[in-house]
Amino acid sequence: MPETQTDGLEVLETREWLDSLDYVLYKGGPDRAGRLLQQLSLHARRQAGVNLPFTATTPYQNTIASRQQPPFPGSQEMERRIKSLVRWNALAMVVRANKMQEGIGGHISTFASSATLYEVAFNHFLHAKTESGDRDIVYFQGHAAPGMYARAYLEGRIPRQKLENFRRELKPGGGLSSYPHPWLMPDFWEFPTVSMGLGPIQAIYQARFIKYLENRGLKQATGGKVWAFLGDGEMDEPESLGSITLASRERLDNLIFVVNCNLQRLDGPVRGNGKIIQELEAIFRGAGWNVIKVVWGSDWDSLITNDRDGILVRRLGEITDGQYQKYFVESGAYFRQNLFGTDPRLLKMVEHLSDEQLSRMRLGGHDPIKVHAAYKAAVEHKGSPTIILAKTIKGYGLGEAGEGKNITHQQKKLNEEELRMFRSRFGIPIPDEELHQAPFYRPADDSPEVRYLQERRKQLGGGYLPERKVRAKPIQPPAESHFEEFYKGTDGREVSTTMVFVRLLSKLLRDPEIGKLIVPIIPDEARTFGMEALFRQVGIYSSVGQLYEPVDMDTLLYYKEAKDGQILEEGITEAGSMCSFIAAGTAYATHGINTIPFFIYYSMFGFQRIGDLIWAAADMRTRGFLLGGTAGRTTLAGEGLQHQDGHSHVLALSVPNLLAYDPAFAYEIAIIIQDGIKRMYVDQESVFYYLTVTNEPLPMPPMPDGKEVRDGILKGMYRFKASANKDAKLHAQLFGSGTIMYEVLKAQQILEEKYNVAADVWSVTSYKCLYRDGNDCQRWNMLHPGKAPRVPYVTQCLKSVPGVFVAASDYMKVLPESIAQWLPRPLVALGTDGFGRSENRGSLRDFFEVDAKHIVLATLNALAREKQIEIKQVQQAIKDLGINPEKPNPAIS
Ligand SMILES: Cc1ncc(C[n+]2csc(CCOP(=O)(O)OP(=O)(O)O)c2C)c(N)n1
Ligand SMILES: [Mg+2]
Repeated sequence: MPETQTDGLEVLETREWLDSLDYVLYKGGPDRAGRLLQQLSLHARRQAGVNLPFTATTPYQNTIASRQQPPFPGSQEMERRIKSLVRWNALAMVVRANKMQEGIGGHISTFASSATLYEVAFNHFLHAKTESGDRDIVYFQGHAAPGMYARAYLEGRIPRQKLENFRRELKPGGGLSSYPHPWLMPDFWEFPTVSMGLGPIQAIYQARFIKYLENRGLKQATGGKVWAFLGDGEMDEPESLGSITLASRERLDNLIFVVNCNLQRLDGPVRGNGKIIQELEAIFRGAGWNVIKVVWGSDWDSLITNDRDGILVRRLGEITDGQYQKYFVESGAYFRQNLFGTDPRLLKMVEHLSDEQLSRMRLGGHDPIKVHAAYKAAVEHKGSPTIILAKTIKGYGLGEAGEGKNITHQQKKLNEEELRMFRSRFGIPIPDEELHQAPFYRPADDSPEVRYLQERRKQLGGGYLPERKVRAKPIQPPAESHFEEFYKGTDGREVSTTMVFVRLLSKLLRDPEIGKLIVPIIPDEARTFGMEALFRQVGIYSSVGQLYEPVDMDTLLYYKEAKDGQILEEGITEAGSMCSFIAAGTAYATHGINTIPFFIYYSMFGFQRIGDLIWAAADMRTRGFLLGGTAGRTTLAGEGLQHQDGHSHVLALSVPNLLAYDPAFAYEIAIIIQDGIKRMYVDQESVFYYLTVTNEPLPMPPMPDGKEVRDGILKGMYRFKASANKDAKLHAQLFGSGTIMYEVLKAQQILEEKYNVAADVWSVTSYKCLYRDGNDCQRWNMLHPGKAPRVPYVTQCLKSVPGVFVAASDYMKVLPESIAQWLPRPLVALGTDGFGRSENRGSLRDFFEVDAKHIVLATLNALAREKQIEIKQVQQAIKDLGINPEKPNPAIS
């Protein structure tokens, strides 16, 4: 080791060994040398117990040595010019936008640091389409969006006018969204990545989903790659790292992460006191990834090659990222003194370089040759995913305006002098007098730059990235016969709505047309939901099949893993499952395959745990069904506070293109799913579905007759059961949803029998649909005074029915209250606000005041308020019903 090289003898000895190794390298190549080193290490351990200290990292240098680099296959000069133009337009876009509209924001320095990483990829690696029909799938770093727009501008895909309207999407003619949003730019962006961490985890599951499609024969294996361009700060998100072992376990050699290690995040250094590249290397090597470090540019080659004793690389490894960042902003003299000044031998190595030359020594991530070598190695690598860790400078090229400075992430304004420096550094032909406007610059279509760029794209198979296209054709609706049995009811037999769903799913899986397109996704809860029969029916997907004899092989429903298995049994990861849902639910666009995902999970661990992924799914126009299982605050008995969900439907209100249903009966589920498949896969609407299903066994009634029932189920409500008592003077309209519907039905009976109140029962399948429709009408009416007003569907249902309105559900009161404004009279809402409890259903419904007796009490109170009955009667009812008025308020206890 260098520390002990105090005397000349040891130095000599080390030299001899190194020379011998060089000879082996020369004669036998790197593989032979590697085997020899392993043998040496084994030998030393056996003979004398020499244990090499464990290290997860390699020295702080490039993984690919300079002599292993392939030649650069293009014109470096031309590519530099193109890159400079992209750089300029990306910067101009942000600067202009902020000149025109103070505070509109945008980011310059992220793309400034990653321009080379993208340009090399665009010119040499990224296929928008290939002859084989495959292509590369790319997750672009959200904050680098200006760079992607700037390139599309040079490619002639985005007009100048749109560039002018960066971050001004509401301007006439439209603008460009701040970040990748397929919802807003459905022909351009495919994947929203700007919520950090969602890009990397989605890329992993996308790469796995591609293998799934290939192994199941739904897609030809043609070698496209999934690329994810990521920030080094972003790697701190749990989602970034949480699924990386899935990628190596599944041997996803179709996956490449490119981490732009500019050592900075928003506020300051990512690892001021450490080294992010080394830290990530250790993590990813430990997880079984192929790690390629691109630390130093070609300027460093001769220094590192001549560093025979390794003192330079050792010194480079001692310096913290915070200090490296300091070098970016300091002079060459400081750099020499601080880095090399610790050892006279180091100083000697750089004595031939001027301070100026030293300060311009390029980093690996800014050197196309190094980046190209890394990409080529990544693309050719087999057997595991690859991560490229490329060292760059944040705000590269901005000079005094922010290069390497802590403020650089937020920099969006450059003064004239700063613009001049940038312009001159990158050789943009814009005269001084125009500089203050930061004008866009695009050379003519027949300029050498544009011709070169277009030719490179053609060489890669044509087409551009990013680009989003709907590639799948609509499907035929599945046969009515799958759904019919559910209309009949169960004749008193008790089944849960989860069982109903599972039965329907297994029927759909047998459909000759759409069966193979269905993707059941489960995060280790199949047995909870009674889905184990599907294990055998369609198998659990495993890229290697089943390499063991399952312990339950002799049972009918054994745990069957198969290469063409259909179920994605994800293990305990709702986030990962959601990413599979997104990959499957966007395959109609990404891969031209209409896969139909059904993701079933504990409803509590959906919206509140992975709500941001659900939001991204919405942005991406994902199709499919989310099934919130074991739903309802009082229906999931026993499980308590952390499991009992009484608010996912409230959270579901927030997702614009999500339809949310809380069905009570089997036929409602059948109708909703049938219509969902039609809307999403036949009519190609950009919506997706959330259905809550519960585990309480209940008798399923037959579907009442009438078209208005089917329509009502889909629109959000319909009259399920009118009162049989035609003579009563007192009336009520009761709304029930989910399993609480059965409490409402009990209340209807009590009200009729004991209190002579004729109550109609409405099944409210979706407060969200009613709320949407109500607002839509109200808005239209506000904007069109004097025109015949539109009447919300809920008002149409209820405007002429008699009596008081009482709603009860297993969700928060705010859910029914959201539609109260469109009712002709006040609504009383019962719901499950508060923390759950470990208890049985009866006690829970008593505690949350959503059981039949509380529904009766609420109805009587409403009647008393309307002066239709006496207060005394209500007081008496409290006694008769056995309600304790002093019980604690569940909302806050
Ligand atoms: C989930 C999430 N949290 C916070 C942010 C706000 N944010 C935007 S950029 C940024 C810093 C990014 O740093 P890094 O990942 O290193 O990217 P760089 O710009 O340096 O390439 C932060 C914190 C975000 N976009 N997403
Ligand atoms: Mg960074």
